[in-house]
Amino acid sequence: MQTFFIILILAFGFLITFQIAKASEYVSVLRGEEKARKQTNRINAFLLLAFLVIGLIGVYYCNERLKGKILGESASVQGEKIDTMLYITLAITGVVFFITQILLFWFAYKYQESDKRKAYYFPHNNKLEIIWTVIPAIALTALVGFGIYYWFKITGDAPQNAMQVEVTGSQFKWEFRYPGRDGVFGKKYYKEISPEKSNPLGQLWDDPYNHDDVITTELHLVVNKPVKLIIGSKDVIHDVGLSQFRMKMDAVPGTPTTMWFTPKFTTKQMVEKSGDPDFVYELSCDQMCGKGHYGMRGVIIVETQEEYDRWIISQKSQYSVAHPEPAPQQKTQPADSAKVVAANLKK
Ligand SMILES: [Cu+2]
Repeated sequence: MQTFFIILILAFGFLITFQIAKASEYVSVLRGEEKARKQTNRINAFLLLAFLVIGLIGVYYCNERLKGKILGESASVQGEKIDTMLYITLAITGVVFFITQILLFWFAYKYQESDKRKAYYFPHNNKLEIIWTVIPAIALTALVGFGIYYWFKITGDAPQNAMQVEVTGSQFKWEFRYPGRDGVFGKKYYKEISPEKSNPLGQLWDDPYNHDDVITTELHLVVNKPVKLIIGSKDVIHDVGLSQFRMKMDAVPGTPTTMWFTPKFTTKQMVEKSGDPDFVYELSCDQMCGKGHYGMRGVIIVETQEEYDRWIISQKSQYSVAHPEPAPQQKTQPADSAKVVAANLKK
């Protein structure tokens, strides 16, 4: 039914436009071609000016109306630089926008067809061409240059004291692995992935580095301590989107990606700062990855070192989850000691 109405409205719109065009054609014949053209030009010139004024009022209105919606202060040290870059880009493109739009529409109005002047033939000017090519080129090179500099910084080597967390995306959830006390992640092999056998990331249990690795469903970070994320995926391409930290990185199957940053505020501080008692740092999947994409949300908790230490100690290593029964040697040990006791008793 709705489709029918849309088609009907479109058909009417087309019919009306067609009739108006036909009517104005008859009018122009009656009034004389030239006079009609001059009048249309005057109307068009006025409409262009009106478009400029209404458009600029619209820009101001949108800005006033939506400025409270943008994210607050960056929650990471590196994010401040990203924000600065964004504001510089907005300032430069904003100035260019206002100058070019005002000139474009004002000129179209001012130099509309007139009997008092003739158009000046101006085919080419090398000097002008160079100016309006070189200036934007320099501006863009500077903007892109800063972008590349920060990109290499964020994706490059993390500071020595950085903690490391592995982030793995899959349809449609996030899993986090901490390297445990030894600070080293154990090896993985994708064919070992088996949630049924409590091995959701395919850890190789032969590798002793794996024995203390912890897998969690929440990402806990320490305030003012750099963190390096090692990002991967089990199926399609996902994306680790950390809007509050101004960070973002694709999660690609088979190719680990990395980025590091330093959280500035704990979750508790952010609750106070934002005035929102339900505030949580969010990890959103920023890559369309399937029908459950919209719900692929991770929770990040930024806390003090003490709070973090208490939390990580309370976590069970995935090895112990996958191997709940005590190892066979431990079982035989009491039996052996019983034999020893018995032997001693005999003596
Ligand atoms: Cu996803």
